[in-house]
Amino acid sequence: MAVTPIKKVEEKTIDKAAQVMIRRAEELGIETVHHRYEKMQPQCGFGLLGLCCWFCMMGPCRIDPFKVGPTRGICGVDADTMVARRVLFHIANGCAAHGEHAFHVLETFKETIKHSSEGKQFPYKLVDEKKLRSIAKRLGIPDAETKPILELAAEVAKKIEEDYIRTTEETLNVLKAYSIDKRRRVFEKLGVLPRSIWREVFEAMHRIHIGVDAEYRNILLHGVRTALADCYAMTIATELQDVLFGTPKPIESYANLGVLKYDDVNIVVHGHNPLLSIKIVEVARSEKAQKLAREVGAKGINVCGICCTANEVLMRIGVPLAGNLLHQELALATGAVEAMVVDYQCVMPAVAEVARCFHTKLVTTMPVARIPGGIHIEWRAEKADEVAEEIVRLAIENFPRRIKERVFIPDIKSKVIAGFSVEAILEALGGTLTPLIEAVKRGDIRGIVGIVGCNNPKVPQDKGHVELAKELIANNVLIVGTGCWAIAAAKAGLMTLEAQSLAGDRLRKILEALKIPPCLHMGSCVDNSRILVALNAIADALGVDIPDLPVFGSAPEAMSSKAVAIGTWFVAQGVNVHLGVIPPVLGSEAVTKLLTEDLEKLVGARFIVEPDPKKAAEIILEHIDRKRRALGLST
Ligand code: BF8
Repeated sequence: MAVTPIKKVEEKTIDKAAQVMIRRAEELGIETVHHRYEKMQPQCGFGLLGLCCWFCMMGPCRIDPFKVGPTRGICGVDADTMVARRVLFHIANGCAAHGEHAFHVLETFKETIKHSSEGKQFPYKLVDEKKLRSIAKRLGIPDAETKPILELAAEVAKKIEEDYIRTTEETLNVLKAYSIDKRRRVFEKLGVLPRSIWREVFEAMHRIHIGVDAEYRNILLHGVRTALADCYAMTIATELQDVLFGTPKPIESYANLGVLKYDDVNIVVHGHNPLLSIKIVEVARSEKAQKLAREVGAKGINVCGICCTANEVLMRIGVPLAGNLLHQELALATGAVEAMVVDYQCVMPAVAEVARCFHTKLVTTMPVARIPGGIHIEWRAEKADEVAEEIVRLAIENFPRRIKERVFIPDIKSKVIAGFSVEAILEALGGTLTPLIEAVKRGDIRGIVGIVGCNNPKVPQDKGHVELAKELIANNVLIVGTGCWAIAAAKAGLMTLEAQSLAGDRLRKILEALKIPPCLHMGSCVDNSRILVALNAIADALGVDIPDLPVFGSAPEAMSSKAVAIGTWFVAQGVNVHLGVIPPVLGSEAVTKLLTEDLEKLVGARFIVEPDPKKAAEIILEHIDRKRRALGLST
């Protein structure tokens, strides 16, 4: 297939490996997300403003932003309601994604307890007893420090399950366990305490149905409630994954497409849920599998990752990162991948098309996520070891089919230190937050910014992520983050000790003393919950509420519904959130004003939209200094 080349590849991505691979893909006639993005131009102006609606079959309807054409949909819906409904749809969509992920982990956790209690073999174990006891303690379970572990685990599972199935007006056990009093009171006053994870998504879908909620404020308030349900669903995923796989500690690895190997069987794990990918790594590292690989002529087996599954297996067991969202097709275009194994979320169906151009097997593994062109080998908790073995064997047997002349791997990769869970950060600080808080008070750390979120082909890949982070660290701001940002920062070398040299003088001294990079990799997107745990602890230690802290959140390249949900709950928790991509809300002045101004009066924070990373850094620094002054700290 002939592909129209991208005119200026450096305008699509700042990542050199990606630039090379986009051209390589063009040579091979492979279309990528960037080519499809170009073909899609111009994108629908109504859609970009949030002014189209397809929620019923009288539609689709669109509202004219210039008020020359229709100013209402066929049912009479106005621009404010139309835009607000779409925002709520995204939040519910994001909450459903994280909620399902967490639920699958909960089911596995419960199965693990059941099998262990019966003394039966099971692929998973309660690996981190200390973490389990700390979760139980937070949840208020009596004798959390001394109770027999399986008994305690069963009580934790029950408390968490209640947060899915509750039918009363009580709020989530996990919210009560993981929020500070000051915030809980704000949520209560606003009437946005979530009741159950399922119920808030259910209610959201009801409200956006034709002829239900037509008052934009009421719709968006439920958006906040659903986003908070999302927040604590993510907390469940993180916490239980730590129990099953261990709480991350600093660990070294590499990032970018150069982690693929010419002589190895390459397996790329992709998606979000580590339940299967961790098993694949375990099997691939076994002597039995390595021997099989040598028998087919490979030197060994190399597992690497894309997107948040990559972050999960990096943080826990040091698996290298092949790349973030916009690297998924490019990894396959190397022709060096024997199998791409996907679970769910952010897996573009296009990977099947690229795999088809080579010998690559695309393996889907989750019942909710099949892709035409993929081989489906379904994960089940009880047979996870066998499934992982089958997939690794499939990849090994595929190695001899690799066409060597078609293989091209860009020789580009960076070192990365990851694994900064809250527990690991505390350990680096000597077991207490005090040194961090003192550094903030002195101004050695001017503020803390969480940068998170996706890539989006609307903006150059990684540019916003990397430029914003560099600008802020140069101004003595410590950066923490997750998701595709974390992968961008890793690829750019910002997660190394060498990157300390990019920090401002005052921050650099702290980083050198603690032996940590200026950008701390805190994990996958569900691990944004770790950032919140840290913020709660800092606010508590200072005796203030989260909006009082010199902190900020940013998603410079936001793309998915999950990002909308996460951004909304960060704002609800009192953290201002910067977006580098304009969200589809400008069709309603009222909704735009609510999100970027009025929310501050309700929850103490708001959204800020600024595509230019330099200008965004100025806004963030100005906010940080304002908060420092309000706390009586030097600026
Ligand atoms: O959950 S950052 S593109 S991979 S949605 Fe997806 Fe966005 Fe990447 Fe992880 Ni998060």
